[in-house]
Order: sequence, then C-alpha cells, then structure tokens
Amino acid sequence: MFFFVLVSTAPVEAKTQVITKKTAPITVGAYQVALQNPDVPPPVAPNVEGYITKMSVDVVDVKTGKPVPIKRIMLHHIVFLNFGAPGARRVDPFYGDGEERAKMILPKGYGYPIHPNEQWGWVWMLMNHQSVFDQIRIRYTMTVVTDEKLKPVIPVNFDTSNGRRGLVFDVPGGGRPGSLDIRKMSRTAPVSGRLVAGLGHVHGGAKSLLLTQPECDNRILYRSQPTWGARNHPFYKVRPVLHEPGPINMSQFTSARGIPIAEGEKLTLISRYDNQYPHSRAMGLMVAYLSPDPKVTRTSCAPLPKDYKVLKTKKKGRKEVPPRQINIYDWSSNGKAIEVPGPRGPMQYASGDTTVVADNFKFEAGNLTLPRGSTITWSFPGEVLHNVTLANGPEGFSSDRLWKGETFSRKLTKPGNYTFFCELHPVGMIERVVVKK
Ligand SMILES: [Cu+2]
Repeated sequence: MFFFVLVSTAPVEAKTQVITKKTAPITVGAYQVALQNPDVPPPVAPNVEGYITKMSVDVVDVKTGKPVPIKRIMLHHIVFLNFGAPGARRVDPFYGDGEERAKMILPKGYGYPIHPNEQWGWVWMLMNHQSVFDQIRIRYTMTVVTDEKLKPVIPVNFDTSNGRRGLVFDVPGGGRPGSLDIRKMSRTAPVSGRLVAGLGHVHGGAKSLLLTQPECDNRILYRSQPTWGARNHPFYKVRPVLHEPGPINMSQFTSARGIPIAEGEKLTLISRYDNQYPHSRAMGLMVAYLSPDPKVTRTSCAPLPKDYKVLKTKKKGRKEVPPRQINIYDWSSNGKAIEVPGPRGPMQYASGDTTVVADNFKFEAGNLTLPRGSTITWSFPGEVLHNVTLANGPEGFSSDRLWKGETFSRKLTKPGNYTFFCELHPVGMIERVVVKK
C-alpha cells in the first residue's frame, strides 16, 4: 500500500493588507473632554497571525470620514495596548499618538507581531473646542503582513514622568533664560537585539527627547526633535487651551540594520524642557522598537548604522516656539468660552493655610488672596473626577485627577498671581490665587 504525500514546494505568498477600523460615533459635549470609557468598545485586533508594519490613527467626521480639524475636536492623546491572548496578563503599549499625528513606521523586513484572539485596549482623550456638541469616530489603520516571516519588534516604552498618573510631570519654571528642566528614565533591554525605530511624544515647552546609551559615554542614539507650528497654525487658535500647544511633528528614526543593544544594557531617555517658564502636565514619552537578535552578545559602541534615517515632517514649521500664556476661560452668557482674568465672585482673603473645595464644576473660593508660605489644600469630594492645573504663575504644578474625598496640597512659596483650571473642565472650572509678598 502506498501513501502519496503531496508536498507543495511553492512558497506561500505573503499577503499585505491595509485594515481600517473605526469606532461608533463618539459624542463630545461643548468644550468638554472625553476619555475612554465602557460605552466605546476597545479597539479590535486583526484576528490573524502576522505583523503590523505601519499604523496610524485619526479622528474623523461621522458622515464624511474625513479627518476632523483641531478647531472642532483635538485628539489630545491615544495609546494602544496589547493584552495578549485572554488570560495572558500582559499590558504592552505598542503605539501612541497625539495632536502631531505620529505614525508607527517600521523599516522593511520588520513587524510588530500579532496573534489570533489578542485582546487590545486603549487610553485616549478628546477635547471639543466648540460651543456645541460634536460627534466623531476614532479611526485606526494598520498595514498587516501575513504568510511571511518578518523580524519581530518589541516595543520598549520610556516615560520621564517615571510613572506618575497620566504620565505627566510639571516643569516648575522660574529659571534663568535658557535654563532647562531635565528628567531621565532608564530601562534595561529585555533581550539582546537591534533598535530599528523610535517614536517620541512631548508637549509645549519641550526642547527635545534624547535616547542615550550610558555604556557608550552617554552617546545619543535617537534625538526626537519637535517641529512647532507656524505662528498662524490652527494649534494656536483653539480655545480653551488645555496645555501649551504640542508640536506638529516629532522626528522619528528607522534603521533596518538596527543599533545593537545587549540584553540587560541600560538605555536612558532624557527629556529636555525650557525651565524659564512653567509647563504644567508636560510629557516625555518614547517607544523604541527592539528586534531580538541573539547574535548581539555584548555592548557595542560602533558608529550608528549607515542606513539610519531620520524621518520628519516636510511641513514648514518653527524649530523653537516662544513660550505661550495659557489663558483661562469662563462661560459667556451665550455659552461660549471667553478669556477671563479669573472667575466671577468676590476676592476672599485667608490668613494662612486654606482649603479650597473643588466640586460642582467650580473651585469654591475661586478668587483667593493669602500670605506667602501658605498651603492650599484642594479637596475633591464629588463623584466626578477633577484636577487643579496651573495655567500661569510663578511655579508650575498640577494635581492628579481626583474625586471621592481625595485631596491635593501645595505650599505656595513664591509671591505673585496664579491662575488654575481643571484640565477635565477647562471652561468655567477656574481659580485665581494671589500670593502676597
Ligand atoms: Cu473638573
């Protein structure tokens, strides 16, 4: 008896597909912030064995599918998370974006591996810049390669807030002209491999992000450099202002040869911000894509690969942006956001440490004068998350988003005028504090 075994010798043909998915319409109220929530199902992973080689995300009009301009809705930030197969208990942030519309771009031959039945999640924040409610969809597009073996990448994430809630930090300001706020975060390479791409994210006030290699005399492997919008760019025309406008682009890098990194080797991200002025709720985030390669056995300080490419926007912009005031806004009688010096209501005077209740979308004691060295404790008794963020003043700081009786205290040692807002309710939830000499 014979068995004929038919062996196909023809190679399986690689397939490249562009997969676009979008959410159901998401409604954002007038001048409101919307955060990821259970009403918007998590992103859907392509249910295949394969690789993502490119990815982008946008907010689009519900009817036309066209990208929505920032004067309507800002995609403040979005991060895609991969939880792996059900029960895998991992959280793998693999791609993120903000106003700058950063894309995941991997060099040829590399891909972010995906598997059937993966569960994805996300965190995002949208801001409606209009006085009427609006609806958009979040749309994400992936180039997916199947039936071909690519070199896999592992996203290695860096965050110079060093894990503060919201991944933000506050640049205090008050330094000399030209002075910098420098923050660092180090990670060790989880495997030996090659860095083949990188993507950085900052807010207004940033000078640059540097990914450095301490064992090679702190040399810079990747400098992610912001390009700022021209003076009349739409980013500078929106209101209310949630934070200093971000850049229109952050430079990325790719290299198919890759920069060799040994397992356990330290990599340090350095964020550099202007520290002459305060910059509240700043960010210094980077994802570096590392492709495992067992042939890398030790630290190499050899020159960067010849195919190292810097990707940046061709749009005209500015290298440096002048520091921006963040104004505060109240509701006008016809429901528009209007710039104000402070909230309505009388000035209240305190002789020392004071509590300010933040509830019902207001800071009670919205206008407050107190002596230098007093501590303000903001208390958040309600069931709605709020925070307190410095808009302008002698020193930058912000609280986390708080509720249900949580509090935040700050001793104000620098005299001057401070204005604050809640970043979740930036119109109307405002406060002015005068600290006397
Ligand atoms: Cu609030």
